[in-house]
Amino acid sequence: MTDLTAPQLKADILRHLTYTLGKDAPHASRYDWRMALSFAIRDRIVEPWFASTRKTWETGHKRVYYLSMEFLIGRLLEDATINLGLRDLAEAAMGDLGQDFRAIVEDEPDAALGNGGLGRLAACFMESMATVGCPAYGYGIRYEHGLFRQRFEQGRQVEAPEDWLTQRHPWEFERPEAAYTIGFKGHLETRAGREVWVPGETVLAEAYDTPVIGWQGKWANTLRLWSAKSTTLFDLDRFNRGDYAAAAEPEALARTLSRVLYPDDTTYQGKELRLKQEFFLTSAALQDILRRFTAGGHALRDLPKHVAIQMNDTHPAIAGPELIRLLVDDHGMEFSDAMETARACLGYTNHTLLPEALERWATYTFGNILPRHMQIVERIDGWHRETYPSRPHWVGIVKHHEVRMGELAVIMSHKVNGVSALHSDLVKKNLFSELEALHPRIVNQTNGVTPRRWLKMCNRPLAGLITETLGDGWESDLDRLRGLEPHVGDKGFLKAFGAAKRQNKVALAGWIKDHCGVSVSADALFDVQVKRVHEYKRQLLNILDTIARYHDIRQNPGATWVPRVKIFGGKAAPGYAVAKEIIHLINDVAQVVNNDPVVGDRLKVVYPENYNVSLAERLIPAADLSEQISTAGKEASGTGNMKFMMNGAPTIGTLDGANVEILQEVGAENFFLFGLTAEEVGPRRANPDHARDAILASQSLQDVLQMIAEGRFSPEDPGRYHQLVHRVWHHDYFLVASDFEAYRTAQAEVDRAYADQARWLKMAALNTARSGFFSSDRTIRGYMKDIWNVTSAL
Ligand code: CR6
Repeated sequence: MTDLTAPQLKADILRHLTYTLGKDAPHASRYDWRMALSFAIRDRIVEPWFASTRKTWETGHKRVYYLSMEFLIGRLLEDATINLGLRDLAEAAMGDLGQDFRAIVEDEPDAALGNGGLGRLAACFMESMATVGCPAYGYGIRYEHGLFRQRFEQGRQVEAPEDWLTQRHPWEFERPEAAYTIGFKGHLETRAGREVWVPGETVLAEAYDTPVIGWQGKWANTLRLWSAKSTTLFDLDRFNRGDYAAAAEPEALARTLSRVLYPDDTTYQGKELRLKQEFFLTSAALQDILRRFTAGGHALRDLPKHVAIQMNDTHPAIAGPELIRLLVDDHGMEFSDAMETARACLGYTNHTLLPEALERWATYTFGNILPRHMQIVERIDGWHRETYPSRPHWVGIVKHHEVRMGELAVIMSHKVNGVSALHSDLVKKNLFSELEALHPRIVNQTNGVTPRRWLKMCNRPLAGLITETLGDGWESDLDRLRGLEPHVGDKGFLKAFGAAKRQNKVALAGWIKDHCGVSVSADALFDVQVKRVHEYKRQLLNILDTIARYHDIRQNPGATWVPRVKIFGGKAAPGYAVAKEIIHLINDVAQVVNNDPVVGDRLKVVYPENYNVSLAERLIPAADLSEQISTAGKEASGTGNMKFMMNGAPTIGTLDGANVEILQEVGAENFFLFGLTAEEVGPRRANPDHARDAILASQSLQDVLQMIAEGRFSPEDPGRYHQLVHRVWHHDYFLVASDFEAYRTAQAEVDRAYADQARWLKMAALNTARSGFFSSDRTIRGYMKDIWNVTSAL
């Protein structure tokens, strides 16, 4: 930790304002002040960063390389001040300079280089690796445009490009000296009995480094993001001939590689550009790893002793063949040795069972873009067939003219992991059962989230209460939250717990008023479902239940109602029409419900635009209830569920993903469980009348579907949701109808529990107290021990 004083920090800020930004204080904008503060804080990261790198070199410590197409970082300024122990000092210094710290913090655009859980997990992992002192590099792509910005126009989602890099990004260091050539296409030649790949196109991958500082500044790692540049210079000849557009063409073409993040997390499109992006990241990372490793003077066969490479989903699964290519073609290793070396280094994390998400490339596309890799993949497949002669004929990497990246990743890894106990089990039993039988290697590492960002930073009232109650140190030893349990019987503590939650709710209510134009009461139950919009996550189930509640309130407004605010947040992939229709419906329902005088404060529906990391930091601390209602067997883990739990919001949920472990930790009396289990889902679906049966058995669901079909929420276009209603009746793959009544019953139980505030607060506090297991520090220690075989360097 640094022993910086307020006057020193102030002097640093003013120095950067003057000499880095060239601004005089009276003329400085909020942006200038933010930059000056960010640079002053970054200065404090550089030394621990150098010290960590030096120590890793000197001790020859093993390093972890985390390859991920997504890092959903969010804002960095406040997070950095928290980990350096400078947050309050920074606030005071800015105050002295006449600046509002909160406003400065919120001026920072989110680095949204990811879609959802997978990308945010990678960001939490980076922070936890730095906290526990695991020497590591994260490798990703420096997308010019992160995930699109979402707006609603008459309730419909409209996408606009995101442009975080139009402003200066103060956390990164450009490294023009660290650049690698990445090849595509071309042909193969045999020279001196060896295959030589002659690429037809090349681009340059240039590194940008962002230091990632751990808790209390004890260790820092590097997030290295690659940006694509042209290998051919600006075409001066063409420029001189007046052909300006053509002169800039090589640069423009190259840059498309790192231009934009694909906005789909659960389906792949099989697009050439995506495969190119994946290879771009992977090849640059592996070349960098080998360069660093050989600079250390080691023999390449010793790579696994010093290097662990983790593939975050199949996106970087080309790492297997690419590592073999580099070892064999560039370094002259024998194929079998290269296989052994590569497999001992590589690990693969599977994040989904959804078949549409498991990447497969047409051999035509794959072979065209990566001809040498196609050869190597076939060689790997042949090797695998010979090594495991009992392999069933339908198993393997290349099948039906497709390269299956899941199988490739499994075969090339020494360990494969799922992301929750249930998910890992299903990966073993269903997804890769044949491969697992041939060579067992699947393990579980239940996801986690960093408690620094997701409790300490985003929920100051609660974090303050925890520190008051337990003292310091819980932030890096989250199991200590168990120490809160003895206090949940104490009225004073519960009152303080309730006051912290209320403070967050009041703040959120103000924000909702300003940003959504809806007045909500902080006394209402804040019921929150925030995540990507997808049929399997069943936002539809939630809005159908909301309509049922609306209907009941209108039937009987005089009854005692527990007031609710239904809060939704999340984006739909731009090409996912059904998900967009659900968003439209939610917004249409909100219009009707929020303007119905009969309903008043008993029910409100809000759907703020553009859900992102920063909005999550605002919503989650203010939530009373966490909606985790996916069709069982579909959500690999979830990580939002963990954040809600930590922030004292009990879950209403199915037995899916990490919900299973949350239930186990918190106890059934503190969790609102409902719905079919993963085992029941299959048999239920096998009944062709499952939806019809469920609808006919529920008067409430019939009423709800009738209201939608009649156009009650779309009076200007009564037929708008005919298709949606038709799908519930006839194509209800995600079993919304089948789980509807159970969900309603669980929601009624929520009302009863909330009406008894003493009971509710106890539940909420126990959720926080028992959330220690879900720290990503625990997850990272698991990877270090079970997969990476690396120790802490602290
Ligand atoms: N969409 C899973 O669906 C999991 C995260 C992180 C997901 C989600 O349940 O928590 O990964 N999968 O492990 C993919 O992105 C492929 C996700 O975020």
